[in-house]
Amino acid sequence: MFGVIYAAVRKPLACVAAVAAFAAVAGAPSGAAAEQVIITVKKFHALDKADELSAGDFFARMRLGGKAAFSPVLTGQEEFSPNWKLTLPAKSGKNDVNLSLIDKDVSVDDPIDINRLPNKRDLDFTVNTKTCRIEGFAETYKCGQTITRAGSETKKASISFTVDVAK
Ligand SMILES: [Ca+2]
Ligand SMILES: [Ca+2]
Repeated sequence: MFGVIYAAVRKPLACVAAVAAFAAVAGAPSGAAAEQVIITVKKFHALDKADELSAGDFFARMRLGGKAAFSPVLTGQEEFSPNWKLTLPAKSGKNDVNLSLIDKDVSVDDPIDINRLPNKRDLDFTVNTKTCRIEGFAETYKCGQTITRAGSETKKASISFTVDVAK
């Protein structure tokens, strides 16, 4: 009887994720990371409904070397051509890079499936700053070549992007 009072639990603020999506790359200056990997998200298109309650609100996240870069958020269901540029410092040579397309949500951000492999929603690949080769897909790409991928599981999208290296 007395325990009922404690059932009113305050929900944590959900806007924290939205703030994080706009956060600039915050990292301690590390040595001479003069090289950068740049992903340009040219196009994406939701292949089903990303969000039960509203139009999808999408942003991209790039990760490299323990850092992350985020795009702004776009809302809607049409095909987008955002030309988002995500840039992170890289080491000379081969770098592990991860790219996700995410549906921003009130509670937990939802990764959109952009990887045709089952039970894998994001993309992992390597970028070699010396040779400008992008590996980890069925074929090898070079800097500037358009890479298009699409998921096949619920909440899926197709995405086209390029990878470039700046020195
Ligand atoms: Ca959403
Ligand atoms: Ca998948």
